[in-house]
Amino acid sequence: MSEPAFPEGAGQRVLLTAFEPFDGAALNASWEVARRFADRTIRGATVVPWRLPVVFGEAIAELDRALAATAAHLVIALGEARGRAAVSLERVAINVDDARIPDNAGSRPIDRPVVAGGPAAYWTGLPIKAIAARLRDEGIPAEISQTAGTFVCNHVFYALCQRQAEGARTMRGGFIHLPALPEQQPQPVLPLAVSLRAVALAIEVSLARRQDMVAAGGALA
Ligand code: PCA
Repeated sequence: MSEPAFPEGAGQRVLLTAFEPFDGAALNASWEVARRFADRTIRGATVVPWRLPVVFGEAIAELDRALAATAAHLVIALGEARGRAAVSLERVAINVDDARIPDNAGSRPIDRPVVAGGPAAYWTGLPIKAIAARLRDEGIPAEISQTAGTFVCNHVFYALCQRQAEGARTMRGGFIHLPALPEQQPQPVLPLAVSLRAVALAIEVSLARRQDMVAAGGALA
């Protein structure tokens, strides 16, 4: 697709965070995708990939370094969700760390708030319904996810939303979980090229829209 004459993202910076491998894996699908956006421009906006450690606390400290270094207008945080078959557009970050497995520093918090005294939850700042619709238009499996889990991904997502809610400057952000890559079989997997396209579309839609669209994305229990 050709760039529009007056791109929505002109002069803006998009921070694209992703994670190092965890739980003994050799790679993390989220970083394999994010690192390929280095030096890319989408709709006039510069994309800056940034790798975060899978460590409670340190991941947020690194997110803060990335936010300070880039002064990003849009932040899309990526993570890998083994076992999920579709690109998962996360709706809500919750204020709890409850680790079923140790993080990469061996820490395993249980029922601890991400931010003591913070609200129970924050909504994403991304137009997730519009992103899901755009992905499905291109035949990419996409879903609205009602939970980003309670491990390091949700931890970073919550901190990002808190910075968005309380920050002095305008920044919008949210979280997307990606399925595993084919070399990580056996799992439900999504080819690298498809995840790359999904993330590029998510950035495009997020730059183009201030408001989300109205479309069903709920789930029955
Ligand atoms: N996925 C984990 C942490 C890092 C990642 O890529 C999660 O979903 O919390």
